[in-house]
Amino acid sequence: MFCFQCEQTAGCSACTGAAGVCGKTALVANDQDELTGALVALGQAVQQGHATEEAREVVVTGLFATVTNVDFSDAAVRTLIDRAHAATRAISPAGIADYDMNRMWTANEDIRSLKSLVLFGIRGMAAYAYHARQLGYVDETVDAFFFEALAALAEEGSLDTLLPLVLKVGEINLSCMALLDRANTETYGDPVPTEVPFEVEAGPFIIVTGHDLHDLQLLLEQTDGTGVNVYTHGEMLPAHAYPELKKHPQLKGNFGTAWQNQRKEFDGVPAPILFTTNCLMPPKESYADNVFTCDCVEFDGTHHVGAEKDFSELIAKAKELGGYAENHPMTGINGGTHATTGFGRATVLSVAGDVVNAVKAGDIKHFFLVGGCDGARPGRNYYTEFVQKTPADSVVLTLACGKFRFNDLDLGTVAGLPRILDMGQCNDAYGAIQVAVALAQAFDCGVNDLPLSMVLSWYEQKAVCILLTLLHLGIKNIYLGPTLPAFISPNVLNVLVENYQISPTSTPEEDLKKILG
Ligand code: FSO
Ligand code: SF4
Repeated sequence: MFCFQCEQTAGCSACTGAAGVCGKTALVANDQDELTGALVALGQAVQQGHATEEAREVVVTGLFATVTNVDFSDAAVRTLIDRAHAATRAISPAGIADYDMNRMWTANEDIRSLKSLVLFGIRGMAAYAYHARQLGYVDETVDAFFFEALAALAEEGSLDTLLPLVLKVGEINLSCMALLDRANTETYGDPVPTEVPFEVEAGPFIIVTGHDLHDLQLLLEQTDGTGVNVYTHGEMLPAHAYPELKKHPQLKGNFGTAWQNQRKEFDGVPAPILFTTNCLMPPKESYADNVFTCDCVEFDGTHHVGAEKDFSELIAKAKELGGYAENHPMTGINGGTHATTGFGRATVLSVAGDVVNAVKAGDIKHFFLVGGCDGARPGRNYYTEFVQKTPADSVVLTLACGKFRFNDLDLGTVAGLPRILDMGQCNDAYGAIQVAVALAQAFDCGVNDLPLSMVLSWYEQKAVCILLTLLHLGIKNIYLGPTLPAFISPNVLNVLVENYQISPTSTPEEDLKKILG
C-alpha cells in the first residue's frame, strides 16, 4: 500500500506497511486505489460522452469513501468498484481501462504533489457534495468538475497545467460549500446561538457523530416519543443550533470531544454510537457491537444501517444498554461543562454593524479564525494555547472539530459578543468566508487588509479543499499546522510560500507576536 493523504501518515512521509496509522489495511488501501483508478476511467468516459445520474452518484460516493477514516470494508469498496465499472460501460460500451494509481504515486515529485492536491481536494469536496445530495441539492458544475479533475490525473501534466487545476479545485469547492450551506439552512433554518450541555441525563441514549445533518434528522424523527435521548459527538455538535433539529426535545447535549479520543471516550459507555461520516477509528472490541455506521462509513464487524435508514435496531440497542442510571456529568478538555455553538454567518452578519463600530472605536482590535481538524499529535495543544493567549480585545472565530481543544473555555466577551464564536462544522468555512468578505466591504478594503488572521489545523482531505478555496480567493498569510502535508513537495511549498505567504505554525507566542506586531 501507499497512502500519504492525511496528517498522521507514518513518519510524516507515507503509510506503506500492512496497515496505515488510521487502521486501514493494505488490502483496503489497494482497493481504494483501484476504486480511484476506476473513477479516473469513468471521468475519461464522461469527457468523451455525458454524465449519467448513476455516474454522478458513483463519483461522489466513491470519492467520499476514500477519505481518511471513512470506509474500512473490503466488500463495500469492491461494490463501489463494480458500480464505477458499470457506470463507465453505460457511457462508453467498449469500456475504458482503469488508471493505474501507481503511475501517479511514482511520478516526478512535483507532479505527484500537484496531482495529490487535486485528488485529495476533490475527495474532501465529494464529502460536502454528498451531504448536499442527501438533502436533494445538486450542482451540475460541481459534479462535472469531479469528472474533469479525475480525467486530468491520467494526463502526464506539468506545473503549468496542474497549478491552475489545483486552484480550480478551490474555486469549485467554494460553490460546493455554498450549495451545502444553502441545503442546510433552507432545510433546517439559520443556526441560532445555543448553549450545549455536556452532562448526559439518566436513561437510554444514542450518540451520533459525523457531519450528516440529514441522518441526524431521520434519527430524531425515529426517536421522537421513544424515551431515547440523542447526544451529538464531534462534528455533529453544531446541529444543536439548527431550529428544525433543536425542536426535538430528546436532542439533549454533546457527548465527548473530537474524533481522535473516541477509543477512550466510547469504551464502557452504555449506549450505541451512530457514525454518519468520517473520523471512525477501528473500534475496540469492548464497544464494537455498539457501533452503527451509515452512508459511506463502513467497518467489517460493526452494524451497517442500509440506505432506507431504518434505525430501529439502533434504537433497540439503546434501550437494551439502558444508558446511565443517574445523570452523568462530563466536561470538555479544559474542564468546562458546556459549549456554545450557532454563530453561523446569518447570526454574525446580523450584528455586523455593531462589530464594525466596535472595530472603529478600537474595542475590537483583531479577529482570528482558529479552525480545522483535531488529531492525535501532541503538538496540537498549540491551538489551545494560542486561543488562551489571544488578547482580550480580539474575537476568535472557530469551526470544525479542532475547536474541542478550547470550546469549553470561558474567555469572556468583547463589545458585547462572546470572544469565542463557533461558526459550525468544517464546511461552514463558507460562512466564515462570507463574514470576512462582508467585513472587507464595510471597511472598503481587501480581505488581506483586514485585522484578520487565519490559523488553521489540518488532518484530512476536507481541510485540503478548504485550504485550496482560501488560496483561490487570494487569501494570504495563513498559518498551517500542526505539520505540513507530506504530499507537498519542496518546490510546491515554495510556490505556496512565495505566492500566498503560507507559514507553518511555530509557537503560539511567536506566531501571535508576528501577527500582532
Ligand atoms: Fe474534523 Fe474529521 Fe470536519 Fe475533518 S471530524 S477532522 S476536516 O473529518 O471534517 O472537522
Ligand atoms: Fe496513513 Fe492517513 Fe492514509 Fe490512513 S489515511 S493510510 S493514516 S496516510
